[in-house]
Amino acid sequence: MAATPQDSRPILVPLRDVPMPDIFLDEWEEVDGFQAHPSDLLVATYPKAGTTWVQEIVDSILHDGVVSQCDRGPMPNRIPFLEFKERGKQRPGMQKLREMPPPRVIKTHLPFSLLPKSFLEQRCKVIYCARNAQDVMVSFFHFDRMNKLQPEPGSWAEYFLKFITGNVSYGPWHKHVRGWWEQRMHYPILYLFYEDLKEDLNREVRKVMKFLGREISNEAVASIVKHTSFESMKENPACNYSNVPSSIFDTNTSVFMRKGQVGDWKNHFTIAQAEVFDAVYRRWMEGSDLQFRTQL
Ligand code: PPS
Repeated sequence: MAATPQDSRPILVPLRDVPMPDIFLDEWEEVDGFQAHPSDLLVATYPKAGTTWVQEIVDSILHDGVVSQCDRGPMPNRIPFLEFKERGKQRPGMQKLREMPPPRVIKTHLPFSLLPKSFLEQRCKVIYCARNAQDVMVSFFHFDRMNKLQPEPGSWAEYFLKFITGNVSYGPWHKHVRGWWEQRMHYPILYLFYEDLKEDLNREVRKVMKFLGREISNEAVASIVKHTSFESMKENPACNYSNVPSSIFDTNTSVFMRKGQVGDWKNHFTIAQAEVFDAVYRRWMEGSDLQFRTQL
């Protein structure tokens, strides 16, 4: 069999029924066997649900609102991405985690079913952030267009079909958001919504502070809110991924901090797609009390 060229895009391969980029799966036992410390905090999300936003909020809170301390390095150096891997390279997140003394903050997109068991055994706190499926789909489409470490998305019409059939990295959106929602009763999980962050960031920052057991002055909370606004983060090289080489993120196609809105899906979905999506969505969410807002 011909060797895979170093710069070819990944393909999806199932890992216990969850489609994953093949490059992430090399030496998976390293991820599966990861030893969490009870003081570790996990930021877990389906891709494009507001991960980076929550990471920056958490990092600001853990530095008591002294937001200049969040400029100490790009996001993946401050909050390593557990399962991320490039072809033929070591896992950078895993390498960083080995060097970082706990308490650590760790990013993952893994569904609950694939989470390394030690996070649960150690009863690590988890902040899960969910975003409505339609806006996730649009954000993921643009991300996959520009990110060479994701499978080719194809046209919007093609991507729409891939997304509603769960044929995207990390599998179907509904299994992810429902899986974590159901577990919040059993583990220390704070379940946030992107739409709530957009609606009232001050309120949501305070929710995270409470969950982390942190008290911060009103002034410092105000500076966190300012620091983590879309406008600030878009211009901030420590969290806008502008340092990623163009061989990976083709920023002529799209950018990481793209629009940051609730309801952008309306600019993409045709009427026919909206109808198909509604029918699929009803099946996806049957029997669940988990609800999303698709506009504010
Ligand atoms: S990733 O690659 O999965 O980690 O991406 P993730 O960080 O989860 O999601 C990226 C989307 O979140 C938006 N974003 C924000 N929106 C509002 N306010 C703030 N501060 C913010 N930070 C990131 C980002 O723009 C992506 O959404 P879209 O819709 O593509 O703009």
